[in-house]
Amino acid sequence: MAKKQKKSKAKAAAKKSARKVVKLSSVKKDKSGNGLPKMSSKPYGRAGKALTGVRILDFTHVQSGPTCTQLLAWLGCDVIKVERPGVGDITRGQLVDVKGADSLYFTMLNHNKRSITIDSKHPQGMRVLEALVKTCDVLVENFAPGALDRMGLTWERIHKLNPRMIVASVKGFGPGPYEDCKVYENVAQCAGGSASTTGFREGPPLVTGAQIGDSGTGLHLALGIVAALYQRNRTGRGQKVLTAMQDGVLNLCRVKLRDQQRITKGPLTEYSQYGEGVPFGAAVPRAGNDSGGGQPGWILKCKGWETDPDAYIYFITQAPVWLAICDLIGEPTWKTDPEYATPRARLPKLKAIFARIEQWTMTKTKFEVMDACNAVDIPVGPILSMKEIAEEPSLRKTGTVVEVDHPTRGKYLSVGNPIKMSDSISEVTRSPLLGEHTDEILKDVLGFAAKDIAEIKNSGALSAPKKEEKAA
Ligand code: CAO
Repeated sequence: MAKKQKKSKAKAAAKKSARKVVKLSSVKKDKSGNGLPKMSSKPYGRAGKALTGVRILDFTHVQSGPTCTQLLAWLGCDVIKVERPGVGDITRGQLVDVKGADSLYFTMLNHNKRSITIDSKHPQGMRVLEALVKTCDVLVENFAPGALDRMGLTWERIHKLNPRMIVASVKGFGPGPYEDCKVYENVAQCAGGSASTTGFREGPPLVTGAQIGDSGTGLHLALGIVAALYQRNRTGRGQKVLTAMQDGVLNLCRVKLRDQQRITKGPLTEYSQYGEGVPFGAAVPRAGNDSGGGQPGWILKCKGWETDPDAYIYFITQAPVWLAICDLIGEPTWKTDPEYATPRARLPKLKAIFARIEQWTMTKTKFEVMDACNAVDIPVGPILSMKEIAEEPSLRKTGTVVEVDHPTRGKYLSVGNPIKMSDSISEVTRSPLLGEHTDEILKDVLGFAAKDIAEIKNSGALSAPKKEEKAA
């Protein structure tokens, strides 16, 4: 009898947790007949979060996938991160700065998540995974091609267990000759057109510091997932969402594919190599610090550049503010001189013009240049070091840079949610310890009875294999 009661209690708990998923049919509709729910009377920011009620089976690791699920967590999803027992996400132990604590690499990509350890290749592990598939809305993964299938979690199997599930994947390449390749950030930057178009013409291709291959692709995937969730509200069924890192990078290099087509029609006049009389080849060249748009720009030295590697400013000679630029740098005659007065006349002389502007910027700090230029609407960008960004009070105020406390590493800085919403406000909570939420997920989310939990745990499916004792 007691056993039966326990079982039904566990079932009720599972049902209750399943009910947490918002059922649109149960939401009161607005009387106006526009199909939208009745407007909430709660104050803004107190009506839950944008994605409250959505549960994610987070099978991601390293950077691309975790970026995606971290964003989803900030938007309100319950993100359950599945990790290999004993090891976890490999980044927990990469670039370690505090001995014995999860690395910043891991903590900064896994905020607001819960962690459960499961050996997916153990039958009892698969039992837990299948239970998760049944209760979650989205499975997100970025394993090497074929790894999920090899675990037995094919799309067909997942879809059979839960036809409403959205299965979202990051892969290095889409279908084609490279679809089976493993891919990291810089491989994607190279294959997506970023490296060939970054750097100086005379130098080799360059990768960028911004993680456009990993974090950029994670961002794309998050948008795909949100769209699939929205479509599911209409169709009731899940779908596969795939973002290839090559595609994600290429999407961010869109303007370079634009230039690839323009180059067949004539020289790219806004590239400084045009003004320098250097002929173009068959492919888009590296453009140094040229601006990618129609307004010429360059990075210029500021006061202190001899000792400070970041004493520079990006200066844009935007056509509508040319007169203000001439006044500011002390070249008032350039306002009317036909050699300088029009953007077309300036194009072949950009190098010399920027050299003259630099004479002026070198007399001021980058912040003084910024103040002087902003006062007359000239767009400029100070080159901010990571130290300056970490210490910038306005970024702390908006929560873009946040201080997070962690039980084993103490306080550290992180980048908070860059998406600010007035009715879905993110708080950044620390990343989970390895397997920290295993018990609560088995019990409260999946509704396993104590007997089942004991059986699963004793099978070794959730724990690291015991180290063999050495013979004395
Ligand atoms: N229990 C048991 N096995 C597990 C497990 C778990 N909880 N989690 C993972 N594994 C297994 C996988 O099943 C796989 O086993 P098989 O090769 O036998 O099928 C194995 O761990 C390794 O997975 P992997 O191949 O994905 O990992 P890797 O370190 O060798 O490769 C990476 C890493 C990133 C190159 C690869 O995952 C990849 O190309 N991913 C797609 C692209 C991507 O996201 N790249 C960006 C990464 S961020 O820089």
